[in-house]
Amino acid sequence: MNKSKINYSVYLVTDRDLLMGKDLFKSIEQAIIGGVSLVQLREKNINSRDFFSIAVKVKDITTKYNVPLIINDRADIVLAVNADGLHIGQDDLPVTIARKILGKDKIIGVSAANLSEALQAERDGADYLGIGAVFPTATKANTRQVSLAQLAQIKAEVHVPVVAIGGIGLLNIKQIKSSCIDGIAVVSAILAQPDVRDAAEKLVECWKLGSANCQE
Ligand code: TZP
Ligand code: MG
Repeated sequence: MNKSKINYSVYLVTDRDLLMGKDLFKSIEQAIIGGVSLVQLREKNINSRDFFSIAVKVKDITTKYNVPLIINDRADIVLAVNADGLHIGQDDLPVTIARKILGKDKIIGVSAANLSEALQAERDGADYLGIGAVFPTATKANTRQVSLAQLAQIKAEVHVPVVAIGGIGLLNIKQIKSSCIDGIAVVSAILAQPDVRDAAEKLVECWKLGSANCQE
């Protein structure tokens, strides 16, 4: 996996609590078939053995479709399943330490909610930034709100790819396209939908239309 060629456009972040009875693995596969370009396995309140077991199965799926797999929070799980990268927040391992553990070839993404966190993460060696929450969301508690103006400023000032997250769906993709970010990270707009593949396809289509005026 060449880090510099990663496509961040429609980035699926998982949450088993939102599946409403659907199977996690089938849902991830359907989302990939629908066009998501990256998958983050995000597990909270789970023991290490269960996280590992789920990650092994998800890695099989992402490998089959040649889509990168990012693991939330846990550098050890990244190594254990040979995932492509790690996503960490402001309360997780410092980026510099995660880099020491994972080495230069793994992708490290960092959540930031303002310009100073974004610049710091970039200085520390983040490969991409997840910025949010850009819209209200029920998926994660205690999010910090990031305005679209802040998002645009962050995109303008950092050099690494920027992905927006939080409450993103078909109705508001157009609004965030003006900041010319590199992608959208989405949980409920894909996984909470009855037809995951169809939901992913529509978001991918909408993203392509929405970003048509941005420079590559
Ligand atoms: N980080 C900031 S907002 C969020 C995360 C993990 C949840 C986004 O979920 P949704 O359902 O796409 O609003
Ligand atoms: Mg975290």
